[in-house]
Amino acid sequence: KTKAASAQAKTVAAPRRRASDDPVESIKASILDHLTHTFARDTAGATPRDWFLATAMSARDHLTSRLIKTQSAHNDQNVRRLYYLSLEYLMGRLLISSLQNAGVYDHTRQALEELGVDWEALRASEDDMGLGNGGLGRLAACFIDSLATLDLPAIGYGINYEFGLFRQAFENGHQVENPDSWMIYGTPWELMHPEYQQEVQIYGEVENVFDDSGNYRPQWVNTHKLVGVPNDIPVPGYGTETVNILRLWTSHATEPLDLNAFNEGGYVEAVRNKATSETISKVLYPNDKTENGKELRLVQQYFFVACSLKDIIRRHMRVEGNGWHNFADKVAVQLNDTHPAIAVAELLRILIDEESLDWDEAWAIITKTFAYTNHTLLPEALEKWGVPLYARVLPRHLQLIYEINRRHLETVAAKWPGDNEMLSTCSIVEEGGGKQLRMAHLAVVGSHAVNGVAALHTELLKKDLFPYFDTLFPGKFRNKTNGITPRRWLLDCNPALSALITKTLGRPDWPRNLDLLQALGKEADQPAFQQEFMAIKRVNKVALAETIQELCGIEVSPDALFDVQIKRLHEYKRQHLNLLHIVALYRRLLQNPDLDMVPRVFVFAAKAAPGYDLAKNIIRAINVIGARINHDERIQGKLKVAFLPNYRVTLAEKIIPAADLSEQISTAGKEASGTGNMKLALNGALTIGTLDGANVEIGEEVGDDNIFIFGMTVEEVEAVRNAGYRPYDFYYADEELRAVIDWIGSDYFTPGERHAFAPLHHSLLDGGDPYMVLADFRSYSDAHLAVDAAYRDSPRWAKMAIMNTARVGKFSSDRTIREYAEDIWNLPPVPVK
Ligand code: NBG
Repeated sequence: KTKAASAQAKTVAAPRRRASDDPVESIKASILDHLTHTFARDTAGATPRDWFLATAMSARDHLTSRLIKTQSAHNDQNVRRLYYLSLEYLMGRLLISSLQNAGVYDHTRQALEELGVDWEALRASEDDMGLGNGGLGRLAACFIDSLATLDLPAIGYGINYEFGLFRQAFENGHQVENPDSWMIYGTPWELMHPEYQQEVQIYGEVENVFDDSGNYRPQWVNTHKLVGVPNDIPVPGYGTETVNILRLWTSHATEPLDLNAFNEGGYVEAVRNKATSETISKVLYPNDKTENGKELRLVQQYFFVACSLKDIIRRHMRVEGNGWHNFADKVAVQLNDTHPAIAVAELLRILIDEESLDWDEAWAIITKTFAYTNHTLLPEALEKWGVPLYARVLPRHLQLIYEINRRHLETVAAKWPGDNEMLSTCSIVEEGGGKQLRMAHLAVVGSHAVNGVAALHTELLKKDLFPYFDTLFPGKFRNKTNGITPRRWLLDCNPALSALITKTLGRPDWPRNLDLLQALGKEADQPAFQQEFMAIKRVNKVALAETIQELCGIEVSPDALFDVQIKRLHEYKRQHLNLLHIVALYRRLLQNPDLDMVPRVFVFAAKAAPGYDLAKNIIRAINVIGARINHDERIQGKLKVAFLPNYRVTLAEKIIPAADLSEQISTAGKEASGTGNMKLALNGALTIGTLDGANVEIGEEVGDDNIFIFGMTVEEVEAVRNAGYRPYDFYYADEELRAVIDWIGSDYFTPGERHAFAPLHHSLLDGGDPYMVLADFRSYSDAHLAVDAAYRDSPRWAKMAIMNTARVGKFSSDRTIREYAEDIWNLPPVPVK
């Protein structure tokens, strides 16, 4: 029962909403109105979820009128727009950010309090919108927040997955995956627009037809039809009137039922056909940085791209009539990784086959329209599609891609005459052992700008991934260092620190101008400010300690150093390096129970791709070894290990404000940017990290004294690899490391179960240790000694933490989006009156 239920045991039928001058009264009336008239509940029987829904609808009312105003402002002025194409949006919960961005958060909190509603229970009843895997999907969510905040006319396009990223549980330390049926009972944020549905085609074959003048006019025939219905989510900016749209497609069958089958008595078959079409938007693929070449994934990509392009064209032509001449002046399309890269061929197909433009005209429009962001250098993440699959699913597109490639290779040949090696390196089609299409090459060739996501990443992109393309297309490659929205990742998730910042700066507008935080640097030496800052950290740690107790049944002390690694589980991110260090500390403590060390709580949260066995073995190892450590009384609680299940945006919002230390320990050259590193630093956690991705730039901003850098640089990694890396050299040279690895390889932690961590053990030694965990171990362990020393000196630590918050304004996604808008999209803001 909610507090409201007990407070107002008597049933109250809400009056129809009446206008009130008092904003709190009018929000109260609106919530009660929705409770009664939208959800048919009375206050006595309302559950926290009912209250959530009524509050969300009341928030939505504020947004929809502004959404309409925004869209008509954009339409009336016929402005240039950005369309962001992304297969993933990791939005999390939307209630608090919607209320904050609509400017009604405080009033709504007060209204609910006066209604006697339990706020915590209410907000806990919102499911995360988990339509993404990790950094890439969360970046898209931060970007659409910044686009709206900066008054940039933009629409995000994606898929309305019925099942988001799986829910993770642990059984005996093993990860188990459960479906994420987040919208099973509907979601209050989506507005369905059947009137904007799009029909697209797929499969079929190409008929070679010649027109009267003998021109080749191929026909794509016998296709299968799909319908995409848009679901719109309002995306309000913070401190502005702009409300943009996130438009997510749901797939439907074209005909509700196949009437022929129905007439022949095949009713069930007819319904099944409908069900097949509807599987397209059923489920998000849970792979982070690996593509498994599955047909349904390709169908998802094409479905969402084809629907989005048709919608973009519809919107343009609505104003411009037959306006291909200025299409590229009004339309900018950003490809979030290669997942939507088929858009290049799809727009070409439309322009040539349907609109009869000639190739050069069509190609000019395409390359002016598209830009592409690369998010990784890992070879296993680079999308390639087998030609036979493509021939079956998208036969006409395959032809067009071949023609794009033929012309592209002419340019290559002109630049490097007679160099066949160069031709095969630059080709969009990979020959040998079954032909494949390289989607990254298609995206580079079809775009006017290609960007990496951190300075180091962009350098490596030019040097290693696309070396000849940078020569072929000078100036096409640029850097856009990632950012995070300070609204969700400070204002909303850390209200106490936000209040302190507002008070200290004497102004509340820092969430729109994060560079203002610089001024906190002046307070970093002040004992009173240090105390306030660290007192907030402690309160956040107490709250996280409660969550750890609740979710893991582990008791931890808020006085310990909270050492946090939260991100997808991946070998390159090296959670196993962290584990080796934990085991080393454990061993040191057993050897010397009086060892003087700052007590530590190691916090992990991570999902592994369901098919990634080694990653799952690492999860199990952390869980099982952690449990042993947690229960060992000999070490007097100096070490605790908590692996929080089901990492997602909502859990991140709880962990990040409570972190002291942020683990960013990827092998140099492997993490394109990282964005968790930015969120943690912004909330006053110090980074222990390698010179990788955006860590490099975080180090530049906060200064060497306020970060713990360790390990090999990209150059050193390369040199060691070229010299022939042998993990056994490090194993034999370092006695402690050897003991730790032997221990993990033994059955000590899993009595009765042999070789439980054999996959992990093997990968570190005989498997060749591909991510050089052993090579970086000693330097990592030394860096942790420096952390320990710094933490003992509380004023010093406080100062360092404050400096982190003060100096990471650069990593606001507003800065990132401004750079995209100026340098890639050429997109001016459009204020909404
Ligand atoms: C990820 C990188 C991260 C980066 C995010 C956002 C992919 C393919 N890449 O380092 O690994 O922060 O993208 O750019 O998911």
